[in-house]
Amino acid sequence: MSESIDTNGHAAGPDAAAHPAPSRPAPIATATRAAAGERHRSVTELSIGEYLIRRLGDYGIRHVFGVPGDYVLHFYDMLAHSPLELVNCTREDCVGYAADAYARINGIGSLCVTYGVGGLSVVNAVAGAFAEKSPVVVISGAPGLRERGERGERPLLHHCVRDWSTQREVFEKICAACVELTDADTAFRDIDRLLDLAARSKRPVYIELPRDMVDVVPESIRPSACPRVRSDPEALAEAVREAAERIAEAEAPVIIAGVELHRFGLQADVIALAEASQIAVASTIMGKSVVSEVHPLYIGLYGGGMGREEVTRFVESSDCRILLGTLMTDIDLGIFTAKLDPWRTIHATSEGLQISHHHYHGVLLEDFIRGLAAARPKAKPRVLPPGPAVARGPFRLEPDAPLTISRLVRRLDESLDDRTVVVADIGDALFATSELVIRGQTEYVSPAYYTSMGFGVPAALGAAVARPDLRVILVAGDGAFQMTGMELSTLVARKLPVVVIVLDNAGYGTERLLQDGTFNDINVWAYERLPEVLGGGTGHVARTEGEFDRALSLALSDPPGLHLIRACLPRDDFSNTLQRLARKLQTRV
Ligand SMILES: Cc1ncc(C[n+]2csc(CCOP(=O)(O)OP(=O)(O)O)c2C)c(N)n1
Ligand SMILES: [Mg+2]
Repeated sequence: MSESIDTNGHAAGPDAAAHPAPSRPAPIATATRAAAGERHRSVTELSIGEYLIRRLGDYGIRHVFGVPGDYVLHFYDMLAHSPLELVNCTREDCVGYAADAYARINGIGSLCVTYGVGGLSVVNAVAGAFAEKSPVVVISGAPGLRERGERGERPLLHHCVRDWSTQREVFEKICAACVELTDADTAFRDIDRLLDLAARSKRPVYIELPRDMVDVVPESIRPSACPRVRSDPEALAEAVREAAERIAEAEAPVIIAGVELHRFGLQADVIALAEASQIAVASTIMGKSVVSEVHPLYIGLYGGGMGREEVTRFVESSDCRILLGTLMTDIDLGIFTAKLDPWRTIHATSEGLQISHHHYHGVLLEDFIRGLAAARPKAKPRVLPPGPAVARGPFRLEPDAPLTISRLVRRLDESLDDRTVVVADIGDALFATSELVIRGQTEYVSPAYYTSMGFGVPAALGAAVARPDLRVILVAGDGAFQMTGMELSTLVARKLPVVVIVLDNAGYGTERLLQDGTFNDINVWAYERLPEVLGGGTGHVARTEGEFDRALSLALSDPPGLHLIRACLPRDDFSNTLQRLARKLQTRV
């Protein structure tokens, strides 16, 4: 890939043109907090805190999730007086999950926490964002430089662990890049570099802001050095030519759409390619909802032994599999039961391109997909397996039948439309909802690879904040819900109309399938009474299909309201997908 460096002396982000190059050095001064949002002010007048806020806005960030603390309180206040909206959560891991879900839906997200107790509490959530390529800008406060003692002194300031750099070093392992803004001269350039990297790599970045640097206005601004990455034109042309030839010669090509298509905003490009060439499309579980699941060329989820048999057969017998933006994770590949030999495979991601055994370097994923669509290779006509909407058959409610997970998902499926976001926590919530048929612009958000329990409720918050115009439906296991369910409090406080379905099977059902024991039992809560405790929303209990149907209909016909449906399920009830997967997993625990 060719990289050109923007060294024109100012930010080189999506809205770089909005920033005039600095014309004169400004003295160090204390900036007024109310000024943080004034876009007419020249960059040279801005303090480090103000510049960071302005640049977050340039990247399309409108909300920052967080919990304040004294090391970040002044910056927090600056945020509160800026055009960005602060979303206070109940605890920092929830901040991380919410910012992650927001980033997945909005394209990029941000969080702001205090040092040590705050920063180290978001680590697991940020690790998940790294693993699943979600660009979250982590901002942490830190002790002021002037508080840190002189000549090797090391005052024991509260929230500190070991060295001043300890927290940054932890984040080095789980972020694309980290910076401590300790040098005013390079601070703006560092902010530009990290935001650019987050947007390009779709990975979290970490910015640590010592509290006495927030108001510092740099004396001089060093030029930004954000690389402009482009495809190597010759490598691109050759790769497109080889791929197009293979597709045209193949008997049954198939696209396997992966999660990166979503992260890089390439959904429409993949549809354009599939339609121009009449290629069938499957997706992986991480890539679910990348392509509308009612599209005529869509055949269903592929997941090796975990997926629907006819989809598995179609994909594995294909003589030209085109994996686009697909991460080859164990969950996506049905615990490696997938059979995809490389010589029949084209595999393009943001990190590499392989066609059969040929490796191409310097070809961007978006250029490859667009180039292929423009080449319009024609796939041979053939019969496709029915899409999931047809394969599942019609649904008829049995009002008195005890509720089961498969039937719950079937009923939920009837109510989805293209104005819905489905958030799934892990456990059978993930596997069962993978059987939903996601429509149109519907989003499906789930930590399907990193699989951290407790993602669901805060992620529903992040999703609802990012897209208040859509209806968010969360499905969470009772175990996962007990981890972060109190974040409902923020949904209630902000009057966000989320429908929360808690799958109550009195414990860790997924683990019961692998290795049963009393360690999988949890204390059963009266989940339906939480709205009363939290001061808003309506609780429901559903033991039969009829009760679930009524609760869901009520919830969906009450657009401004928060609803929590406790779905009581038998202990030994599992979705088809989980049962198929468990058979594979049992051999490994
Ligand atoms: C943070 C975290 N801790 C532990 C696990 C291991 N784990 C995977 S599934 C599971 C049980 C999930 O229980 P629940 O949320 O009730 O869903 P169910 O399996 O009952 O559908 C556990 C403990 C995990 N994935 N994430
Ligand atoms: Mg459970």
